[in-house]
Amino acid sequence: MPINAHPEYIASEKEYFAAQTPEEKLKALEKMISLAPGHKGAEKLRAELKTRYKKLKEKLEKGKSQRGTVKSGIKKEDLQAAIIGMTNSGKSSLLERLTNIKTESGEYEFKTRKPVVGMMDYHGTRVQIVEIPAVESEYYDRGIVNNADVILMLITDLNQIEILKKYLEKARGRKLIVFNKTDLLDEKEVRKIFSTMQSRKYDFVMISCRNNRNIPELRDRLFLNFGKIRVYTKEPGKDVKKERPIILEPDSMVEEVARKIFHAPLKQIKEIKIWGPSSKFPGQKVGLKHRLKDLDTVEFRTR
Ligand SMILES: Nc1nc2c(ncn2[C@@H]2O[C@H](COP(=O)(O)OP(=O)(O)OP(=O)(O)O)[C@@H](O)[C@H]2O)c(=O)[nH]1
Ligand SMILES: [Mg+2]
Repeated sequence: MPINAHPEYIASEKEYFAAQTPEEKLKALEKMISLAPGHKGAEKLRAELKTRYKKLKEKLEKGKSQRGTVKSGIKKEDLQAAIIGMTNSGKSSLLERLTNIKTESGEYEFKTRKPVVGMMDYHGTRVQIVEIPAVESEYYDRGIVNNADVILMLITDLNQIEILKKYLEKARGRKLIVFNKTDLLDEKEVRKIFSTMQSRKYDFVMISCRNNRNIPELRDRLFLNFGKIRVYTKEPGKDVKKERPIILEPDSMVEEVARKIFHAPLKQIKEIKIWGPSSKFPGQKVGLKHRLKDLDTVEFRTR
């Protein structure tokens, strides 16, 4: 901490450490630079801040030009799922059930003619969901489907599985079969379809967009298919930041969380405590190499 730092500077430094995206970090750095003490003793600090700013800005700009966007203009987020299916299978209806957007679901066929994006909030984690126009239509978009992390294959009849597979030859994402419109079947038919899919060892869920059957289960299964874990962070004496968990690969170490939230040397961390599935007891002290589980909370003490 610089000598005689302005309280506003200290506040902006906090913002910097709490920032979770490079854009947020850059903004906070800008503020820190404008608020840094002007006296001679803080010369080194000012220079250091400026270098940090320049480096981050360069990195961001490079990332932007490399990322590129697909022809649809949809920018892929970290967790992206695509809904594919034949026309009238209920893709728009499902997008509405999972996200907050209103779509043009309709009585007539081939209603959706371009990819439609919605955002699903999964316990504070953002999941991007894209409805792809019907596979049989000229508007079907292979570009998005091939790169999506998870593909929801929406069907209303078992024979549609083979048809959909033809459109997924180059798709790298995990596939989850979603059987829709179960409200139109009686329970005996539902059980029969269920056991057929089970015996074929498919990863599947049977839902209805009309009566919301199994929509919560679908949300859970979808998230599992990304194969990621969520870890909350907190500061000593403060509440857990529940609204924005950090998304990591399974079995990630505490060190990776630290790298995402601190941009100072990790040796400044004095103590780490954890709560949740990977802890032996609440508030257990651990080291940087401790491996995390989904829904853990980590606390870092730096002073
Ligand atoms: N009974 C029943 N009808 C459904 C269900 N889900 C969707 N529908 C109906 O099926 C029709 C087609 O739904 P959409 O969501 O527009 O289907 P889509 O796959 O987006 O169709 P296109 O974009 O035109 O290819 C609409 O009339 C919906 O109300 C369901 O679970 N049960
Ligand atoms: Mg549609």
